[in-house]
Amino acid sequence: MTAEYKVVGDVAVITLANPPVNGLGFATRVGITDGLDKANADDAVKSIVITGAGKAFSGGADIKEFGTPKAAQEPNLGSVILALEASQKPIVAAIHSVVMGGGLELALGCHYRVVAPGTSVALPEVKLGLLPGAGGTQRLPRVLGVETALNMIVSGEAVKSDVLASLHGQKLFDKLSASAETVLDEAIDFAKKVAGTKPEDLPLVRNLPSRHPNGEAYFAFARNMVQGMSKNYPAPVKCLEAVRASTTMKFDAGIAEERRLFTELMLSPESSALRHLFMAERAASKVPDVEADTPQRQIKMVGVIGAGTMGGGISMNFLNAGIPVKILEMKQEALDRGIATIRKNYEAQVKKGKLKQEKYDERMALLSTTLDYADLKDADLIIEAVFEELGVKEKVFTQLDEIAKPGAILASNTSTLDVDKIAAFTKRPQDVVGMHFFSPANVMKLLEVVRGAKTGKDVLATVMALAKKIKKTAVVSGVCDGFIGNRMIEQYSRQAGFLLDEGATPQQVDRAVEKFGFAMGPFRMGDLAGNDIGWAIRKRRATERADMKYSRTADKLCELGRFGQKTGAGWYDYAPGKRDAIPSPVVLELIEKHRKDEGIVPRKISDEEIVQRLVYSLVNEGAHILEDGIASKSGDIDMVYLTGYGFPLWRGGPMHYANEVGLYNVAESMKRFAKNPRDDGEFWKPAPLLQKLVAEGKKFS
Ligand code: T1G
Repeated sequence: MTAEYKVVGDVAVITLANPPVNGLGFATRVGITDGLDKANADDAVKSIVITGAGKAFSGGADIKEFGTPKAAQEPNLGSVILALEASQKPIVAAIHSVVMGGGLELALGCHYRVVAPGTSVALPEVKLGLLPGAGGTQRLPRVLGVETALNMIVSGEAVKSDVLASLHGQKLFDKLSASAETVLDEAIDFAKKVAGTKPEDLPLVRNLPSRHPNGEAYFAFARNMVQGMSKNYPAPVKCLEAVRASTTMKFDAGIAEERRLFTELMLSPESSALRHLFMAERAASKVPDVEADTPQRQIKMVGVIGAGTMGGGISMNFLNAGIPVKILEMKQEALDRGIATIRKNYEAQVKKGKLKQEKYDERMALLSTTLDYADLKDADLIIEAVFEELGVKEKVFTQLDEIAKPGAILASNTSTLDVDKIAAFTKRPQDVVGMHFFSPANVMKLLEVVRGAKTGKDVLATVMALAKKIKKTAVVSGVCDGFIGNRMIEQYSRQAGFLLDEGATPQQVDRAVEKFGFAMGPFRMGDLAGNDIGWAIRKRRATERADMKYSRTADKLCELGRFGQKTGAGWYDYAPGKRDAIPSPVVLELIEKHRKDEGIVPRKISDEEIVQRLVYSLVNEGAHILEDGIASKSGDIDMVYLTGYGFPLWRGGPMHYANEVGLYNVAESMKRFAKNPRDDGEFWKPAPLLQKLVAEGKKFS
């Protein structure tokens, strides 16, 4: 069992002990009910305290148990809470650090609650596509009032205990302890004081009223607001309906309504995706062959080479985390330009009220510049963000090898070049790693950490921990052309081009995938990022990868200088100074002429085929990436696509989405695409891993 029981004087203390955050898994729930039975059976015990060991009171139901029989196995969380309310002896919750989800619901089943200041209080289930399913939607309004409870449940955001304890008329907390260290003793004292209270006089949250003076109007208004904000997510509106039920139904009927809505959400694909996302994000930081206790190097000062868009954005990540940065450039005006851009970015945040002036000053005080490599000799990590050409990288790393101190980590921000070749420019390949940031580097959460053949395990452990510190979602990639994200988007872009050859228009393709949920379709994205980037990569590939065929439309577009927004025209036309993509007759004519040149008779292509060919191209390449060991788990690939390429969160990423569709169905679609006379007959052969999983009736794990 993962709950401890001891008696202190005449107070029984039940301590949740299920690290890391006292998730209310089956064993913990049994531990609580066993403790209650013991306490209620022991005449020497007059009252009971429940608390949590370690860094949380409780982080809620055990997410790792979801989808397994244990999650609902009696005593389920609802039953445990009923047992608390049925106790003949007073129960006091001693709450500290974190009380979330089912953990808060558990506390709401107690008669009294003593909380430490600074405790994070939340019902975050909505972030998992769920709603509080153990009475939270019925009890929280009864102790905080409908509006405060609704805001907390629909947002899922944590509120500090001090703030809630100060709310007028709140009945969530009976006492704010002096500190987290004293909360247990103070709760035991509180329990002693209430010992002997007659069972019928023990306060139960369920007996408090939940009402709103203008209920109908308020909920109608709130529903419109919530509906507007949560287009693709069913949970927020259902949260509202459950809270509304607390004001229109008797308690037990409200609980039944909450259970009905919760079950609907638990079965929803959106919740499956968001729960997958929660676990995949945390799993990504674990590198299978790098032990959790691998020693890390101290990163006290970071050097950044290059003050361009990437170098500036990269620098800001470290400044934001309070880590000093020294930027090196070749010329003073490049440095000045880079610093000015960093200043402009911060000033914009200050103006929007997103950053306090003193924080801005603090960060700028951590920033220094130099034109001399020797000034980087004390840096613990040096990241280069120079021109994407191997010769330039060679010059930089040769110099770094000369001046960097022993043990300094040397990182390249390259997005496609071979990190092993870069490492070989130095005598310390074990200290070399790729840190591929995504533009804008101070905004995009994704960081591909590219592991060279010789990259040291401690270097990996250090960079993965540092990524967390600078609030990045880091995913480890092996060395290959394009790592994980760009290697997959290559196939996605190829399919987009072929779809134009075969009969689709850029706006039809974009609209279809944007309806599926992508933030931006491939052609609008090309116009935004610059079509010349793909053009350069295709030219480089023409020599290296002659097998990789593309539609010629993209090249023909670039030959007209139509690089996208930056040239005022790309796949779409743009009014001067505007970003609205206007379908372009010039482009349609180019595509039609291209089809004639190629002897292609255009056909009508359905949106479904467009979405399947684009999304499944990601899935098939993702399967190859897993086969090649470039990514260690399919959840990592999902994290790359969700945080770096605008894949819809509520679909959980390409690999999770394929699991939901069914790998058999995905493979069958691929076989149909392979029959397409325009296909090279190679790409659409389902990857061996995919075929194996289909044959075994399994999923991407
Ligand atoms: N269940 C199981 N494991 C959990 C967990 C949970 N609820 N919360 C965190 N973990 C694991 C996490 O996977 C990681 O594991 C480790 O703890 C540290 O997490 C019926 C149905 C609590 C604020 O949504 O918000 O109750 O990777 O890196 O930054 O109504 O974790 O080390 O193996 O995030 O200090 C509702 C989710 C559940 C809370 C701690 N509760 N957790 O943050 O650490 S549904 C939540 C968090 C529910 C009931 C419903 C945070 C945290 P590993 P971490 P952290």
